Amino acid sequence: MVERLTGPARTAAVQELTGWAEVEGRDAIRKVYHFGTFSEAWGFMSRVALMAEKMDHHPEWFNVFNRVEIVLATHDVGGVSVRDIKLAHAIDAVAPARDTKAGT
Ligand code: H2B
Repeated sequence: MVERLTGPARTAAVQELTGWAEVEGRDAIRKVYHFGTFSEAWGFMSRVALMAEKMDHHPEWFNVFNRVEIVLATHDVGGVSVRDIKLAHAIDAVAPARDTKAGT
């Protein structure tokens, strides 16, 4: 069983990620990815889905055309845990470069 990430460990873990931010009014993290086409967005979602299933940790997500919004939280603990941080890093590893460079 994992624990909810809080305090300085939580802040540091989120800061080490690129483009992930705290969700307002809910204990979760969020990022939006952009693609050239729907096909690229769907390919990305397929890769993420397979990774998520292997990790037994699943994203909440929303897709319109070339945009994919992902929210991560650990329902078992009612907030963000190390499982979300690990999945966020794994997602960024298969994301387009434009969404993994700081400040873009
Ligand atoms: N995904 C997410 N995002 N949060 C969870 O708490 C969670 C999950 N729990 N995927 C997993 C599955 C749990 O239901 C199974 C039984 O391990």
